Parts: sequence; C-alpha cells; structure tokens
Amino acid sequence: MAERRHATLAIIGLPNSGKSTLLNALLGQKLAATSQIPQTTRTRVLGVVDRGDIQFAFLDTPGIHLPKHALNERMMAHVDQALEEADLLLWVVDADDHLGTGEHALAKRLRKLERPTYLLLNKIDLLSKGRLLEKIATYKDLLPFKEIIPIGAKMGLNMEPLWTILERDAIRPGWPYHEEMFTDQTERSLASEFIREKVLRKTREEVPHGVAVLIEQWLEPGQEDYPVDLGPEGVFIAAQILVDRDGHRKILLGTSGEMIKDIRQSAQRELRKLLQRPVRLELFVKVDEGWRDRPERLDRLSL
Ligand SMILES: Nc1nc2c(ncn2[C@@H]2O[C@H](COP(=O)(O)OP(=O)(O)OP(=O)(O)O)[C@@H](O)[C@H]2O)c(=O)[nH]1
Ligand SMILES: [Mg+2]
Repeated sequence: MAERRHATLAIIGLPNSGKSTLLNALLGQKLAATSQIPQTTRTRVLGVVDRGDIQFAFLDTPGIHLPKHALNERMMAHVDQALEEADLLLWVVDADDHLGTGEHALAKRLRKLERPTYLLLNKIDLLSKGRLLEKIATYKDLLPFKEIIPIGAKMGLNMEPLWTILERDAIRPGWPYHEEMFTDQTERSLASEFIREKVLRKTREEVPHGVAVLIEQWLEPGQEDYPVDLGPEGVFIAAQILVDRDGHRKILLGTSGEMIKDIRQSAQRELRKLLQRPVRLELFVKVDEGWRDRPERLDRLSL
C-alpha cells in the first residue's frame, strides 16, 4: 500500500469570486453557504476529502476586503489564520471581472508569504476561449504561480485536471484527520449558515451585511417541548434573525409576512436535506442595532 499523504489548502480571494462554491464542488456536497452577495462567508470552514491515499483539508475563507466593523476585522483574522495553517494556497478569481487593486494588494501580500499558490480562474462558463486566454496573459505575471487553472466551480468544469495537479502536489506525510471527519462545523452552525444563505439570496443592498442568525432552540425527540406531531425522528429548530435596524426588519418580514415565510420554507427544505430527517423551523426577526461592533455578540455568534 502506498504511503498516506496530505495537504492543507486555503481557498482565498476577493469576495464573490466563488470560493465557497469551489469548496462545495470539491467536497461533492453542500457545506458552505454561497450567494451573489459579497462577504457571504464570515469564518474559516474546514472540509476534508479523502481520495485514495491522499487526504485534502480545504479551508474556505471570507473574501478579502477592508474591514469597516469589528465583524469584518474578525473575518480578516480568519483569513490570516488560514494563510498560516495552509501549505498550499488556492487563489480563486472571478475571471469575468477585471483585475483591480484588490488583486494587486493580495499579490503583494502573497509574494511576501512565499507559499505555493495556484491561480484558479473561475466562472469560465461566462467567457469565450479568446477572453480566457487574454485573462491568463493578464494574470500570469502577477505572482510566480505554481499553476494557472481555469475552472467553473458552479458547473464543476475542469475539476479533474485540478484534482490531478493537487494529487501530485499533496506531499506531506500522514493524515491529520480521522477518515470519518468531513468538517469542523456543527449541525447547528451549518443550520444557521443555511438560514442566513436564504436571507442573502432573497434580500438586497445593505440588508444582507447586517444579518446574523442565532439558533435559539434545537429540540430532539424526547426533549421537553418537542412537538410530538413532528414524529419520532424529527428536529425542531427556532432561530433568531438579527438585523441592524428596524427598516431591515420590515424588509425581511415583507408587506404581509410573505418574505419571511418564503425564507422559512426554503431554509426548512434545505435543512431537511442537510440533516436527513423531518425539520420544523421557526424564525423570529430581532433588531439589534450595531451588533457587528459588539465583541460579546460576535462571540455568541461564534464569529
Ligand atoms: N457563472 C458562474 N457563477 C459562479 C461560479 N462559481 C460561483 N459562481 C457564483 O458566484 C457567486 C459567489 O459565489 P460564492 O461561492 O458565494 O463566492 P465566495 O468567493 O465564497 O464569496 P464570499 O464568501 O462573499 O467571499 C454566486 O452567485 C455563485 O453562484 C461559476 O463557475 N460560474
Ligand atoms: Mg464564500
């Protein structure tokens, strides 16, 4: 039997480039919340994949941006930590977007770090072949990249060539994680992320950035107050959606409560898939002005 090897890879880049979509594609199942809103990911999320003798530990990270709140400072600290931990870096860029100051700043930082870095030009489904070649030419001198690999994380385009390269370069001895280990996220934290994802997908502008989800109740069969009509294998979840101001609460509720109803139904559907059992979800919207700058609130939210 061949020796077991592993690699720890941080998935980094600017907001909205498709890092979490890539994590899910690599894992072959949904773990991280994804949305069209920048700054969707707020913490570092570990996903482990075992392929033959090789174990890959992927670290999804928040998109790199200038922090305006304590929350965003913590998000950037998660990026720092993942950069420290990883032996290989997967820098995901939106190939359909132009190369700007954010990319130049990150390249400067990575140049100092001197860690093997792969440039993943994502969203190739949106580009012609000619434009893709132009993009490769634009990026190739930004850093001495170990490889430049065009991918389409959403549709799973070019994932096999990516795996081949990663399998070649995962050279650390041993497996740091147990074979059964898939993620460091708990069911509760995944549930709150999936609920927040639904809010992000259905609201616009400044609302999403001021939203957080707190699981208030998680009741299993046999526990007091568990609704017996949910059956012997269900789970009852009550969650609070925190918003930054009252105007946002009104937007989330919708004119006659239809927005929150829609969010609740789609989140409940997704949680059933995640937890593989009947789920009843209740949501409450609460105004908590300035929560993004209160350390104790951020602690409670595990941010
Ligand atoms: N067309 C296309 N869209 C993609 C692709 N990959 C990701 N997206 C979309 O890009 C948006 C952002 O994706 P995310 O995976 O949430 O991006 P992220 O880099 O994790 O963003 P942050 O967590 O905010 O930093 C979503 O609307 C995705 O559906 C792709 O290959 N093609
Ligand atoms: Mg993300």
